[in-house]
Amino acid sequence: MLQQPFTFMLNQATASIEGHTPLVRRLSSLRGQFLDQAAYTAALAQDDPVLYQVYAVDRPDVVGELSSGLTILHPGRVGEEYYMTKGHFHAVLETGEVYYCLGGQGRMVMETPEGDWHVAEMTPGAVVYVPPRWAHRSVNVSDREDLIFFWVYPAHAGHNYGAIERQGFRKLVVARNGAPVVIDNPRWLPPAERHEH
Ligand code: S6P
Ligand code: ZN
Repeated sequence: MLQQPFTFMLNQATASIEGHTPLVRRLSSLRGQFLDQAAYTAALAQDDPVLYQVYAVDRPDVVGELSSGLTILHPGRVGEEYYMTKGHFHAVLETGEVYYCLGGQGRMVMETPEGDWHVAEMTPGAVVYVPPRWAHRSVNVSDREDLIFFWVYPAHAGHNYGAIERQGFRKLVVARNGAPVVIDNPRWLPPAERHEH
């Protein structure tokens, strides 16, 4: 069936996509991801804050279609680690993604299944290209501003959260002396040392 062109409105003033309801991810959906587990448990005992909202303009799950949307990642920390998205590989590994940063300050942490890694800066105007095979997680490194970005990826790509939920990313972004630094994740094991089923 022939698809009809359409337009949607991304409202930068309200950081939303008009006519769409966002998916909301709270602190509780990042269980096991923050390095400082005591700080995580203590934070969750107080409250279950919203970490980010995702406005998705989803398209049919077929080759050729593109899904796109807007993510708003709020500022905050668990211990010295900044608020971040869950992060994922695409289920169809050989699919990439483009991110366009509209507001705030952040980092995009990426890695391949083989253990290559890269951390890219997200600042207004930065377009980060995530090649096929690279898992990606966004991190808000500001203490006060939302990190806001638009993204586009193949609609059939899907999401694979499992590998990241098991051991996280190879690199973490933490605040040291008020500035973001990239450190090794002590829980991360090289592929050959993992015991996955
Ligand atoms: C989709 C794209 C974004 C993220 C969103 C939330 O492929 O990368 O829409 O889904 O920023 O991240 P996550 O890791 O919770 O899906
Ligand atoms: Zn993605």
